[in-house]
Amino acid sequence: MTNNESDSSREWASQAYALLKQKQELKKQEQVKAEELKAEEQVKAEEQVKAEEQVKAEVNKKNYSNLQDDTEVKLGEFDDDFTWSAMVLAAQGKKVNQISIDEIDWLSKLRRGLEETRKGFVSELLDKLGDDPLTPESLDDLETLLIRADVGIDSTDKVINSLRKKLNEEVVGGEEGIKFLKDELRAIIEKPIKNSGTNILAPQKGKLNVWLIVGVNGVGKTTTLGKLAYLSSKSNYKTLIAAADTFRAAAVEQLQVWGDRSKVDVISNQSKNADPAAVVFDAIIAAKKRKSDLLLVDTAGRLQNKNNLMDELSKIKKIIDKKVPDAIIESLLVLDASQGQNGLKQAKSFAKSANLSGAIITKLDGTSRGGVSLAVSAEVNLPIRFIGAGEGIKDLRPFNSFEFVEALLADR
Ligand SMILES: Nc1nc2c(ncn2[C@@H]2O[C@H](COP(=O)(O)OP(=O)(O)OP(=O)(O)O)[C@@H](O)[C@H]2O)c(=O)[nH]1
Ligand SMILES: [Mg+2]
Repeated sequence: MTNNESDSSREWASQAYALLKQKQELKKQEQVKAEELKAEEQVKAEEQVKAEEQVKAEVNKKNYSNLQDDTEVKLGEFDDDFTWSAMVLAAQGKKVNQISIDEIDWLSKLRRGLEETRKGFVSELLDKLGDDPLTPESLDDLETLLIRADVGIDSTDKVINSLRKKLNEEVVGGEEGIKFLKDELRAIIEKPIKNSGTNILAPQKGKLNVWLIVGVNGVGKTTTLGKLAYLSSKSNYKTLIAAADTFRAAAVEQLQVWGDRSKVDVISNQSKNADPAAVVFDAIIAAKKRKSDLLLVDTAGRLQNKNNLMDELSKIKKIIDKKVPDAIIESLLVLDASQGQNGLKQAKSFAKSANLSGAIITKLDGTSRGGVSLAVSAEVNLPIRFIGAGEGIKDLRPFNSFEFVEALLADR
């Protein structure tokens, strides 16, 4: 090769090299691109699978929540009801993150339920008191209003005397008067609860608790028992129902519906004129076998005569004492608030002969006589254990005197 030839060859070679290098670069880029494309496609495919799975999960979740609780309460509007209920919870020391929709819903119901009682009592009271200090005349008005709201003579006297005493000592402004009134009413309701030594009635674990649900006909015994069964099984107490109202036709069927709704078994005897004590006997055997925490006993509200009713209750109690001497028995009198003073009379006559341990006030929704709850506490000395304000399965709650008095005296 001449020098010239070798120069041009070198040139060519370098061009060829450059070309090859370019080609190689191109190929590399194509490979990278292909790989990127492949990766992209893989990501897309994975995303699609994920999306499909998510849709499936949503559908499952919906079906499951439907199955799990068909009574789930929805959050309502952010309105006056919500604000009032939240404030009542806050006043009891609840933190923002401890409030549940169920609690808000219940308090709204309670406040609405007591509206009629409030209308004939508090609204007028607030109008009369206004922002001015209390006077002896406004105390007379208050006295009339309390009696009219079925609070009872004894409790009314107690409240008025305390207020009068306070008024003799100092000037009491309208707002302060209401606060003092709330404290007094709460003290009346709390007294039998404090005396009983049990703040909130709940089944004691490790023993059989038997709650007899008693009261005259139509007050809401069976409905209350259904709501109690729901509340107790929701709170993980092993619960059983005894259908010991064998007097009224269709009582067992009515109870069975509540049993189905709360997923609690009902022990019954379908034969005509079955002995209630025998049903309770069977139910105790079943409760022992299943290691139940709570046996709820529905009883008759009406028999041939009142003595029979009391005899029957004592026969039921004897059976329980004999079969499970260490059972914890509660005899809970159901009272229909709308019956006012009549309900109070019933409570007094039952309390004499039935050895009651507590009261459950029902039908607080839509009555103007919710004040009778105070009379039951003051005059029959019974601790109120639960209150019902509606026909729904969730419309019963353990009694809370603070919430009750706040709802009774809510100013709007
Ligand atoms: N509005 C309202 N109605 C209620 C409430 N509790 C019960 N009731 C209704 O009162 C009626 C009588 O209820 P029951 O539970 O059958 O009463 P009971 O005491 O078992 O009646 P007997 O077995 O006949 O003595 C029914 O229509 C219930 O829906 C309540 O808190 N509010
Ligand atoms: Mg009944």
